[in-house]
Amino acid sequence: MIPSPPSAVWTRLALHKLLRREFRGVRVIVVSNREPYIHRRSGGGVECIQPASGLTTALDPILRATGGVWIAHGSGDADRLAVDSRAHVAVPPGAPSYTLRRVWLDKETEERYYCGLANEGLWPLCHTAFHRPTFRLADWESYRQANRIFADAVLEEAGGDPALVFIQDYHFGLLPRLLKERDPRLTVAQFWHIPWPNRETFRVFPWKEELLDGLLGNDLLGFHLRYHCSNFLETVDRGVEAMVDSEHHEVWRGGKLTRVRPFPISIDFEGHVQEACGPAVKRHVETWRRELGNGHRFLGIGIDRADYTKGIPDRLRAVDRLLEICPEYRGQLLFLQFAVPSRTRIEDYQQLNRELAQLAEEINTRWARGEWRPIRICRRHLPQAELMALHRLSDFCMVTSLHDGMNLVAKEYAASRTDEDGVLVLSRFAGAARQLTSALLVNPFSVDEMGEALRCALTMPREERRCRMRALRSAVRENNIYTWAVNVMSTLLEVGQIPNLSAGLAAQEVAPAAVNF
Ligand code: ADQ
Repeated sequence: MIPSPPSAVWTRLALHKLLRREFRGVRVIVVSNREPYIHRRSGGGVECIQPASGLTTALDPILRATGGVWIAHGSGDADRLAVDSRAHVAVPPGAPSYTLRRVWLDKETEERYYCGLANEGLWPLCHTAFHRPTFRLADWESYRQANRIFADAVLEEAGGDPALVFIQDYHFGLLPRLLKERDPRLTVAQFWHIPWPNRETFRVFPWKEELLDGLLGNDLLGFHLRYHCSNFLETVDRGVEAMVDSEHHEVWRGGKLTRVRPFPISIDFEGHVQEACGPAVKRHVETWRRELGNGHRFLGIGIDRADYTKGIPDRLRAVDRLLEICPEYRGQLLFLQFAVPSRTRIEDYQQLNRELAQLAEEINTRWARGEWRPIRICRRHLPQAELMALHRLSDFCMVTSLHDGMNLVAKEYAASRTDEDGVLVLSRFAGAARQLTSALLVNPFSVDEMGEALRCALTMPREERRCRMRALRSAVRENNIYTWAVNVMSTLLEVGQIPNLSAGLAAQEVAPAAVNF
């Protein structure tokens, strides 16, 4: 049962207090591929940076409150210099409250497990975005190997005591079973940040039984949406020997129960709002205004990793279509697309970057007027404050993923718009569309429909924009990242086998999750 927030919504502090009370004495171990803090060489010394990541926002408070261990791949070029003989470093720097345990992978294992199996195999398979997944036996063997290396690290950190292990994402499909086989007293949960495809799609995965068996080592398996949970349950039903209870979202396999639940992830809404109203963002608004110049009347933005699932080429084609059907925007609209290079060792990603440059060039050539060009592509990774400034400056934001587990950009856009203005054009196939129903929802495969949505966004009366934005903002406020963390952790209290957990949560006043996914 999910507890009610002590005030209107869950906050970082309320989550902290809850965890301090309910998880006292419990060893909490988080596992993810990416680390929350990276040490890298800079000038003559070493600097510690915190990569911008929704994951860190969500998990950092859990670890701070429980003083646990976060196990992750040490990927920074100075990571080895910062750790002790057990590969431990206390974090956050300056005010240490938990331990980061780094795991070392050799270059080939990392390349095959991470770039190969995870990003060329599971990523396209789960997104069903018409990119053929690549499956290589050598990648799968490295994936197994990497999962075994992480299992050793977890067991070492648990030290034979009961512990709660919270695994992140599709890089670790085999880890839950490996852990349970070696220590059944561990409570193991996993959150799968990407969609789970339907069973027909999943059938092509060559090692499906082993992967499903691995995932069924979990006590709790979380997806963003109920839809992904149902897909997973159907896949299990057809894929391995197990008893599936679709009504209660549970699977029994070999006498062991796995609960499968939706936990829609989110952002730190209040923290985001505070920063968006702060002086740094104001300064960036002015800088960006100058940088963009005044050769346009309307500004649209897109902010993504350059990933083929994000639907960026069709988004640019939609801008092209708008200019075709509405001549009044020629010379008036600037569309600024951030496409930060990502996974560039993979050919499909290199190809996407070439396609984006070429497409922008074609569209700009078609509509050029004097100095004005309709599309600008920027490859830079920006600090949050600059992104917020762009959110606030723009007339609309396009999030048109072909398929997306959730999509945090959509939520960040709404949170930044404290002026209750701006229009969000959002793909129906992003998980966020289930909560953000007041956005202009579009089919990202239809350039015509998106072109129309842009026309609608640019002509929408102020009152309608306000109404829609207000609804978007309250959806994100009520379902913030702390709600996500509380829901996961309190479900774990129900499924866990951790001794000494008080029945405190169950005794509290309870409320159903705010939105049914
Ligand atoms: P991602 O596919 O990485 O995450 P998303 O949820 O959109 O996608 O998060 C991207 C993050 O990167 C956002 O916080 C965004 O602000 C940031 N970002 C993008 N471009 C940037 C830039 N130029 N500069 C700085 N920051 C930038 C996966 C799943 C998603 C799911 C998340 C969380 O694919 O569906 O929402 O995990 O579970």
